[in-house]
Amino acid sequence: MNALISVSDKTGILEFAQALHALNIKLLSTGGTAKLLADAGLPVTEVADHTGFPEMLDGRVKTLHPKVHGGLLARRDLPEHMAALKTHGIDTIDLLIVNLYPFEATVAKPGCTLEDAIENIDIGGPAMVRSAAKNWKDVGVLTDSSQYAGVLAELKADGKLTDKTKFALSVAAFNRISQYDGAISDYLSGIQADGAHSMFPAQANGRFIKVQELRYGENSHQQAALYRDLYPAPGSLVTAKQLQGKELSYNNIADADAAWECVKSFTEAACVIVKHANPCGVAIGADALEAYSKAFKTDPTSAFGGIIALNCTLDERAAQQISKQFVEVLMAPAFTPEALEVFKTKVNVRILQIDLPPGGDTAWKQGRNLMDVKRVGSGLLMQTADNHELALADLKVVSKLQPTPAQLQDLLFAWKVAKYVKSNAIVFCSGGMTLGVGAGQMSRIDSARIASIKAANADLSLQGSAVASDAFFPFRDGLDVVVDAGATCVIQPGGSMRDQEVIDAADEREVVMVFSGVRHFRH
Ligand code: 93A
Repeated sequence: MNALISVSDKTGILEFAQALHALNIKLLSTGGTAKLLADAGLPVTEVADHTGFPEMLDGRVKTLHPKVHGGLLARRDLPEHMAALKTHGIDTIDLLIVNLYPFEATVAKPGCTLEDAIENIDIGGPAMVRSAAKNWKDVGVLTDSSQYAGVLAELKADGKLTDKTKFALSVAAFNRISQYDGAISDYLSGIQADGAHSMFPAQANGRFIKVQELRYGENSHQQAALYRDLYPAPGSLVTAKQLQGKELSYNNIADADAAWECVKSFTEAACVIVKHANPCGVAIGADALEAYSKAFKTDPTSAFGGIIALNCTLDERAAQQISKQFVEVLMAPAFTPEALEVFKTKVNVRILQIDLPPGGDTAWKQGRNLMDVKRVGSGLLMQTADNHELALADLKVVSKLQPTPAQLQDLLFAWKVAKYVKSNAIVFCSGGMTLGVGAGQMSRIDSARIASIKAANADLSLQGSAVASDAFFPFRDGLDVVVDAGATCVIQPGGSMRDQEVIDAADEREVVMVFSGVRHFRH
């Protein structure tokens, strides 16, 4: 049996080659790999000696030779193929061990030039991998050092690989090539016309990498896995480091993402508690403790078993307070050692450290998704993500009554939260905290009623509160419900046929009404 070894990442290769040699497998290898093996005393033939053709063009042409590809591609079951090998003096190659020039790692380095990137596009490696993977019945192809042990065990036991193993190796090889070509295509797609290149293309061509398989999906009879973008935005959930706790579930990840996206939209210290993809408490404060305590007050009942995200360092005092409630996932950009100590005994609590995005002029630097994707029957709905942020100057006061500066702050806060609440969303707020959240109802008026019921359940008064509605009030009845509940200022997009009727109602009820001019449906 002949094995060709050509690896850039030389992890574990010497031990593997030694084991192959011990099994009487002949070793063929390219320059750098051959030297490593020969230096360790292994008998190895350089591919250049095997083909009779020297490596040339700075190594760009090493293995692109019929003696290599013929040896990989010949079907052992076809006499014509075997006769052709004989005619041309070609030996079969039965095992191929290749890992590619480190293109992904090269372009991930800051300051990588186009020239560096191009030189790290492997040509001969993928060509051999494809040849071997196509001819999987006759050739075992290894593209990752994690495969060495399993293959070795099988060779030791049976002297050959089973069809099942060879097929699995072939599939893994094609997956690797597809991922590699995807990285090259994404990188080059990001090069701008003026020659400047951004490491991160505007469109990642929808390529995803599997992070981990999950125990199950939304329900236990569903299977699931987490995938991430090839180049995840800094500060996004998939960049999280889990510091302790049970494995994250599918629902944990979905809820954690909702909480994290919301909390990182605040510049002040903020806390967001999420249940079933909706915030059930959001607040800003002087520090983590204040933000958390206020957020918890919104809806202590729903906060039980919640997903909690903070955008500031979690210190011991806040940790002590949070540890009094049942928490599924706790996220923050940083934790003091004392805060982590508090949760040491609560081994099930999943603690995630996530860096905040660096911030800057692009959505990517702000840690935002560029695209939003939703699965529909045999298709995808794609849209640019809802990254709209409302500034004070965008607000249009439409009521006779003018808002106070404090009311404007409350309105902007309520609007920010409403963006992260499933439609129809009604959010009552005051003093930098939510007082009642009505989410996901088919009728806006029901969301309004639910939000005020929730405030009452938590013993919170809505008198003098600000309220946000994620979409316009189609009739005055929704407005009447929130004003009856105690709201004195209202923010909504405007744009209804009956805007005038709703504005007149605001004036009649002597409340402030401002239009945001944008809608934040979230389904
Ligand atoms: O420059 S290449 O695209 N041309 C080739 O013919 C070729 N053959 C193998 N790169 C080629 N390789 C790659 O060289 C392999 O994929 C592997 O990553 C690397 C191993 O080189 P060395 O053994 O000299 O360290």
